Amino acid sequence: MPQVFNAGVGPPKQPAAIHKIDGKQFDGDVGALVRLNTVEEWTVRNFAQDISHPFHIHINPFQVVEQFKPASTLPDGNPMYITDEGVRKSAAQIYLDPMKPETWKSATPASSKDAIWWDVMPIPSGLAATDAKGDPINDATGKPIVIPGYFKMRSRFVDYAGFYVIHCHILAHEDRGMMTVV
Ligand SMILES: [Cu+2]
Repeated sequence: MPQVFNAGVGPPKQPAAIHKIDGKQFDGDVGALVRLNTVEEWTVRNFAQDISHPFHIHINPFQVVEQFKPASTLPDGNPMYITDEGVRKSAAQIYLDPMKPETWKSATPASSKDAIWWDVMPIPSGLAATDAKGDPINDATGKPIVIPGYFKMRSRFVDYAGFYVIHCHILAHEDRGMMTVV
């Protein structure tokens, strides 16, 4: 079953508000329900714009099949992704339409050939959509649009039938609530 996890959701510059998973601080509730002997694909997204929160899961490792790093820079130092054609400096830059989430993905094909089993993976940081003047681009409700970074992972939930946790691997974030129960 595909599931989506959202890290760093919340207003910026309010640390207590951003150390969350799916908008929730850890309170012992179950944030992800999986069945034994199943394979799942999860999209793990990060809306924070200055940090790649390292996702960590206990018990079952996972393989990464896709990554999107919207805050990447090109070898010439320019941003790889732009959200307004007015700031384009080179043909190599890739336009992401802030109004079309279906365009928010990597321009380079995923390389999933290595098939490494991970238990920690940084979630690429997000990109605030800005116009040619550098001002935020808002959605229909007036909220600034953030294009989340993400990775997609696949995991097998093999033989442990109990509770365990996923959390940010930065201890100070985990301790502020960036954790949930599987
Ligand atoms: Cu973190």
